[in-house]
Amino acid sequence: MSSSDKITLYNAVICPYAQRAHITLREVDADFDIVDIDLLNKPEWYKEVNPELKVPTLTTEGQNLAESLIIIEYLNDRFPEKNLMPKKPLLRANVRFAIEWFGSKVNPHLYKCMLKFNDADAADAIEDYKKNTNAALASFNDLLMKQSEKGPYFLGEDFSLADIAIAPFLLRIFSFNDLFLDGYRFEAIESHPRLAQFIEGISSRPSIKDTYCGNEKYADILARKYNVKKN
Ligand SMILES: N[C@@H](CCC(=O)N[C@@H](CS)C(=O)NCC(=O)O)C(=O)O
Repeated sequence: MSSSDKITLYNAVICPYAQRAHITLREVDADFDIVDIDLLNKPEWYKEVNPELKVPTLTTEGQNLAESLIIIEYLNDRFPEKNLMPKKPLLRANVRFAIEWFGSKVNPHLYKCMLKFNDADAADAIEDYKKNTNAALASFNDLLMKQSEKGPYFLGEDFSLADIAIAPFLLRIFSFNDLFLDGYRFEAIESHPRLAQFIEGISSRPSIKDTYCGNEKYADILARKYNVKKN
């Protein structure tokens, strides 16, 4: 990569999708700049970068690239020597399946709960969140076991785009539990060592840990953007 070809990430630390791009840039050792976009007060010029006004966007090779999964696949294609995707077609399909599975089966429960957090029926929404996330995480353990009985990562020893795409959402789920549910812990994690090892593996990976905004910033933006506050 030549120096004139520096990559720019338009980021927002609160955003799990943007964190996917940030983690991947770190993992491939790319030379990149970060521009933080305040999602509550987006600059006028940002519509030229991303007409949908979303983060992440990656400016690279003279083009603006949107959509986190496209961005992380692009970075893997651009830096293939970092091996963030397996070579075997079926394993590649499994990585993509895990990303899609987690996105549709686990992630929605937190967002549903957050939207109802200040409503009169919040207690029901919290119970649903706990029950549904526990069940989904237990099923995710089955997927992990099917892929590899040993961790720590989705593929086993090899870190991949599956870990990158899933981790930002898990970290935010744990922050939500810490901040709003008195540190509630899912039974699914207590009772499934493979899942617990996966969580330990991704949470301690420097590219993931260092790019996470942390509980305090997460609480601040949830309060300002979604009015989610502890009573
Ligand atoms: N499908 C997109 C989703 C990106 C997305 O929804 N980003 C949110 C922040 S987490 C955003 O920029 N929303 C616009 C806003 O908050 O105004 C991706 O994977 O990159």
